[in-house]
Amino acid sequence: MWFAITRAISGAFQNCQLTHLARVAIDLERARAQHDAYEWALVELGCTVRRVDTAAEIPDSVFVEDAAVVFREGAVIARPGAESRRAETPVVAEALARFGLSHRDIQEPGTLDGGDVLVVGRNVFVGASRRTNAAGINQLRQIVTRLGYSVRAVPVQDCLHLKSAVTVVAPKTLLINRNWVAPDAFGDLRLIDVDDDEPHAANALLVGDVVICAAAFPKTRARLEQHGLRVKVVDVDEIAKAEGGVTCCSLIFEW
Ligand code: CIR
Repeated sequence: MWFAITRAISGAFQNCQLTHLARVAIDLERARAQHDAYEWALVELGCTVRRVDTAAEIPDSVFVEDAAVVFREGAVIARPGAESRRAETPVVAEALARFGLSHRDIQEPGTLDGGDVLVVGRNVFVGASRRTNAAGINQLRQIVTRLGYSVRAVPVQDCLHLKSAVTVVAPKTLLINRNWVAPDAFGDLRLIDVDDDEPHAANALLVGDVVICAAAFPKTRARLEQHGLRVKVVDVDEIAKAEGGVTCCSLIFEW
């Protein structure tokens, strides 16, 4: 059975962290409606959604992906690179513990955002980003190597997280923006390039055999379909004003 942990949009969403985007007004009601529709899309694709509540003092709470990385064998609770986001992890750890998932924590001085961790089979690619440091990557390596995963650090540039630049869209197939991450790290995996006009489109979310794509990226969507992939479109443009995409708003795992 597939589960998706999501988290409500905070009343303080407007005060979210921003790195590459200018701050613009966020329509909270519209953002919440888009988040609801996103959750329904997950339900339609077979996930049982467990939405965790939030508090006003946690602006970026909706981006639950950054708080943890879930493996079949257990979870790793992240230590977000942005200090304002560190308060997000305990509630997510609790939600995962309710499934009986054991967990290990990234500890100081390590920082790691879940958005930097791309798991492809037994290969774990970790973005060396502004948010995830070498100590965080090494701690993750120590935790998961003994479970049979191999961890590779991948530099990213001009974007927030590794998964802003590359995501899994089918078995052994990645959607990539090569301006933000070099393709050589990914060996012989098949690569599909985002359309040049849609640099942010690389953040897509594979659920079963369907790829969730943001409505803002029709050209990249068409490319995925040309490759024979099934796509489901969700409109998340209000949420994108906070620099989040479709992977960021859930933690999906089989249980
Ligand atoms: C941040 O800057 O941390 C949030 N405003 C956006 C986080 C998006 N998360 C993700 O890409 N995994």
